[in-house]
Amino acid sequence: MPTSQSAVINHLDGDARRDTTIEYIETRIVDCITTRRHKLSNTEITHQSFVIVAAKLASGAVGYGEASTLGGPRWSEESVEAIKANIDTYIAPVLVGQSALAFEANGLRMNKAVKRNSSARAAIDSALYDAAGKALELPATAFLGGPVRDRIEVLWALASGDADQEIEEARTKLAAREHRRFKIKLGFHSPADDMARLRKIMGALPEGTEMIVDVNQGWSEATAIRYLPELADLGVALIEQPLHPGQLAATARIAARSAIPIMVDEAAFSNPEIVQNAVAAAGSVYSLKMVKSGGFLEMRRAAGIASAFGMELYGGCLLESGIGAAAHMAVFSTLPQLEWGCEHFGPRILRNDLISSGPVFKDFHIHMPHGNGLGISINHDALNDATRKV
Ligand code: MUC
Ligand code: MG
Repeated sequence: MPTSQSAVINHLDGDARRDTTIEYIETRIVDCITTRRHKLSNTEITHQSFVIVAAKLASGAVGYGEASTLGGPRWSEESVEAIKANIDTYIAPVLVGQSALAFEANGLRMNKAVKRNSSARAAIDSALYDAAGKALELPATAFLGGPVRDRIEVLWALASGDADQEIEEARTKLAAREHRRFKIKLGFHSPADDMARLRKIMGALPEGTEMIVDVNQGWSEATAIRYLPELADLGVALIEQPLHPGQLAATARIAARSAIPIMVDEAAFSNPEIVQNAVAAAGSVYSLKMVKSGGFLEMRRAAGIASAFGMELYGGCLLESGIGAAAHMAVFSTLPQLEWGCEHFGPRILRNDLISSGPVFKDFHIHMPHGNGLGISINHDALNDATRKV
């Protein structure tokens, strides 16, 4: 651990209002009902479960972060129960007493305390950026080089599996000027049925409506080869994670024959995995997510590595509430490149979001919030209502 660490704390602690020493880190599990069933090839949900982290600094500032999961430990290996236990038992104790401003050193401490646990680490990181920003009256982006954009185009995911409902939903989003790009989840019907569903939806939406498909590992190489021409014929813009993460050579063969770019999602959590996918030519777009990177600086590094290998960047999500969405926005807004915009529709698919103010959805974009830290106000009633009683 860097020996200059104490200097980072000391230079501010002459002023108690700006004392960034971490006093405590608290966690709670919340369950938020979604507005409709959301299906993926390997799971489906009617509620979203998060661990909400609150970090209190000596200044009195309290910052928030969120660890998202999808259908329990199915999308990734972390469950909310494990995240809470690992934060409470192993991660929080190594951070209490440190300065929230020691972002890199705190990341190293967390990495030493636990293996992977990326959603857990990212949630704490978010709470510390939020708290440090509030203590010093700065937006979290100020710690990340500052923003280069104030809004990001945001798509909506169609995932009920019922084409008529999905057409209706997409039309509603278009009419409200909330979303004009869509991502459709494939892989839970037979490939032929999924293609018929996709063709019906695209035929019913205005010409030129952008559609990407996310197969969530649901296809084989042979299935992908069979349906690539039809996807190209339909004008699909991007194919996300068609095969299992380990099938790098097969994914590279698909990418080589596909007229549509392939996006790497579950296949690359860590930076070495991003490099492996890039070197294998298994995709030309990378989906950035806190659940994969494990923190703000880590996500910036992931973006830099993917870009250096020539991959374009997409702002991915795991159906976060406004808390997790704001954390992603803080990082996304500071990236030199974000060619594909983002998909942080999560706050809109929750019946009750956990914030009362923050990122604003308007004119097909998410507009960055103004304010210190993450720029959000917690809706404490919604948070308390959603908190799991143990
Ligand atoms: C994923 O695989 O991208 C994010 C949006 C969505 O609909 O599912 C998630 C996970
Ligand atoms: Mg995906």
